[in-house]
Amino acid sequence: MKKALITGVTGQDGAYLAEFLLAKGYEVHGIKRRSSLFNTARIDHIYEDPHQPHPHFILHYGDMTDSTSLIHIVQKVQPDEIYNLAAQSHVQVSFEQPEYTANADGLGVLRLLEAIRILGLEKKTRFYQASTSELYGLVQEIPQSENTPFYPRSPYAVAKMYGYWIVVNYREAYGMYACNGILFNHESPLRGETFVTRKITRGLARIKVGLQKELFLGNLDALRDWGHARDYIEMQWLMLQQEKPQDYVIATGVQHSVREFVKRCAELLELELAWQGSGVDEKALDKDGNVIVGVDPRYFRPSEVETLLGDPGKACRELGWTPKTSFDELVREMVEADLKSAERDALVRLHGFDAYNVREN
Ligand code: NDP
Ligand code: GDR
Repeated sequence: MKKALITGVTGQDGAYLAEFLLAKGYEVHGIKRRSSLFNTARIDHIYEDPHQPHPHFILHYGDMTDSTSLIHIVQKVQPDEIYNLAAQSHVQVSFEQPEYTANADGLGVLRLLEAIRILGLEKKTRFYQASTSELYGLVQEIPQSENTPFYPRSPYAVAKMYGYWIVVNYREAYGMYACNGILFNHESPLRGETFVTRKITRGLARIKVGLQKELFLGNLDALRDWGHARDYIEMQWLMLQQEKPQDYVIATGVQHSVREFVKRCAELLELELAWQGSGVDEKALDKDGNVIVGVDPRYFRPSEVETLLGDPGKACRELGWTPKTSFDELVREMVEADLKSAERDALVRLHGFDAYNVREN
């Protein structure tokens, strides 16, 4: 039985990947960090009681900023594959916490690679690094492929750039099987609530059921290549099953703006929106003249990545990649999931349980 170790197992991709690897018959180990509340909602459905004789899904406490915890876990697990998904993954937050982001997202990669080396596992353990289309930043060509030069535009992207190159360096210097997946934005109903797609699907669904009045966003003109996380994690696994380690772009090759994402969600929720103004004065009103979507400059980034569009040609040829989920299907799945939970929250409120997660924002 193969053993996989996933950092960031409590995140969106970690949850999908853990489920995928368990279905493939792996023994799956996940690293989670200590928090004051349970933080396992995305993986509760695959949780196994550690008192059972042979659990296949095992959680360990650790942190990307803490070498000793990483070395201990890698030593204990002796993994065949490590998927390094843990990161402070929010671009805007990285402007507020640049040093922490550099530590976790940049040096964290080095700590794991060194753990493999210190334990003499270079020939056994294959390594996947969650690299990102944010590396392209101020884009140098359209679409972006594995050969497009990088120009990072945030502390997050600069930290990820260190992670990218240290993976390449350890592959070349020590012959390690280590790869970068340069993944473009991928979303799902499990997406964190402050990333723009989920913020929109959740916000509009809550407006639809009367739990919230208005949704504030930032740059509506930003263009992204959005795919479904479920499709993308399969490629993370495939990258570690090849003869030689290589880096791959995973993207859909289709681009939409944030505004288009809002419009598609509103259509699905049958919210009729009339758009007015432009820039920070842009807004969308309902038929009674109430502002439903507004722009708040606080959500603009000090330096923005305006446009991203991936060329997944290499992954198509060598990994057999075709994105299974279209933009429309992705939006629909996210809207349906958020509508369902908004309806549940509205019902809970109706019955007087106001304390239950009905924070307005
Ligand atoms: P999430 O933000 O949903 O998950 C990040 C995970 O990392 C969480 O489990 C989080 O734990 C954990 N984490 C954060 N900091 C630390 C730390 N210091 N030590 C240990 N664990 C930590 O991200 P996604 O699942 O969306 O993304 C997975 C990876 O892929 C990230 O590295 C991201 O940067 C990268 N990426 C994502 C893309 C996307 O579109 N989703 C595209 C390209 C790259 P906790 O739950 O406690 O916060
Ligand atoms: P991104 O994702 O920065 O691409 O990073 P995010 O969804 O945060 O932003 C996408 C674009 O939407 C614009 N935007 C807003 N963004 C947020 N979060 N909130 C808003 O209110 C808002 N309004 C407009 C942003 O300015 C941006 O242009 C994600 C993360 O998952 C990274 O970890 C990953 O590496 C990249 O995708 C690929």
